[in-house]
Amino acid sequence: MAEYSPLTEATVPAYVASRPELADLVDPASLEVTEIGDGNLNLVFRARDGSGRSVILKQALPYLRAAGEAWPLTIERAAAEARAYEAAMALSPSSVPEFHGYDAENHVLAMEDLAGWTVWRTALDAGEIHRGAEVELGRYLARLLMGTGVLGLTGPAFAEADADSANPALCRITEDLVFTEPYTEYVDTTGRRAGIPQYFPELSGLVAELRADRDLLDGVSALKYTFMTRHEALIHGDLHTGSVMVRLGGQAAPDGGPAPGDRRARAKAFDGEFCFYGPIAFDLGALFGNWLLALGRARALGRDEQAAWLETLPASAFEAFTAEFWRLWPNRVDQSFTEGFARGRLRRIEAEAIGFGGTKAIRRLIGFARTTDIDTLGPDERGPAAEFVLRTAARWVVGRDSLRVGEIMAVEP
Ligand code: SR1
Ligand code: MG
Repeated sequence: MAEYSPLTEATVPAYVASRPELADLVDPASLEVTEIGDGNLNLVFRARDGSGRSVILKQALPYLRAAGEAWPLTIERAAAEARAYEAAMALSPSSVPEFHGYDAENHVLAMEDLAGWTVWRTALDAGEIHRGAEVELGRYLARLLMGTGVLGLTGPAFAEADADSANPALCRITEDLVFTEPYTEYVDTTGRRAGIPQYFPELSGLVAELRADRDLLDGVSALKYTFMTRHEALIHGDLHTGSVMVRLGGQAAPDGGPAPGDRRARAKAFDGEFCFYGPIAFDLGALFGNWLLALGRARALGRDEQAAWLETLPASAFEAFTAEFWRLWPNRVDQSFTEGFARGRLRRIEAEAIGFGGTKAIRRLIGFARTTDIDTLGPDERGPAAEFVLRTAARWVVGRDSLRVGEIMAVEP
């Protein structure tokens, strides 16, 4: 293919045939192709051949899929996602789908087909419990921090990697959608939002209250500043529960499926197009905030076992993160960094993750790109559930320096 053009189900077989590394994975002559993308941004194809082998192809569109062509968006974001996969494949390969390479000319990523896995948000919405998934994610984030930050790279290598990973267009989306728009009445002058309301009408009083809360606004400002200025590690950048696949079975059986009797869950992060050098606490916070949304849903539906499990996740993920951090600590490239410094840094990461978690939950209830956790509850349940999440999230932002991760899911809203 000489020029970039969007793939279709009909053109994928010829495309696969044109890329020898893909034609080695699946037989182009017998491909059945289905477009399965359900995210906000891209085309995603599953291509399965006659013998059952399959691969996923993901192609960036030059606009935002969720809003249509009215919202142009750089296709270079596919290169950012390729960087995220390459880093994870080097540092924590079990934490991502196997990456089969990036075609920069056509902005196409090729990766393992995680058939049999479920998007975590979908599983949570259905009331499912995946014990241990958060441990995999906590370890993954510690490996990113220790492998791509200054504890894993020399100063010059770090500076180069940081410069090469700038992702300004996608970061701008986060700055707007996470840190700015929830706190202002959005006026759509571009036609991009197509009349999508920012929040449920029954939340208008609470939204006005939050937007008038000086402590909350100061906290969000501080977190936005941290997001924009702390070039700490090559973070995922959008690690909500829709960017994680889960399945039961910790120990893979020879066929790749769960070993009999093993009920521990596995987790893999995907969709890393927002990746850039930013604060690692932003990724931890994304998980915390999205687990809070899931907790709001679980409580509203009286799912007590799921709610009790969800309450444990932030502390368990952070414990896995710190344990992996200390396991890798002796290998730091610059041994002059002290343990006392590291203890203080971990404490700051904990506080910032709690704050970022609050902003990530709020943005999914006030603003563009809301999620199903609360939005798909019945009309009698969604208002109280949203209020619980919003008030708890605001407490996280304002109280982030004094709260500890083990108490945030039980904090009085
Ligand atoms: C404009 S893109 C909307 C959202 O989708 C992604 O998953 C990110 O969270 C982004 O904010
Ligand atoms: Mg995404």
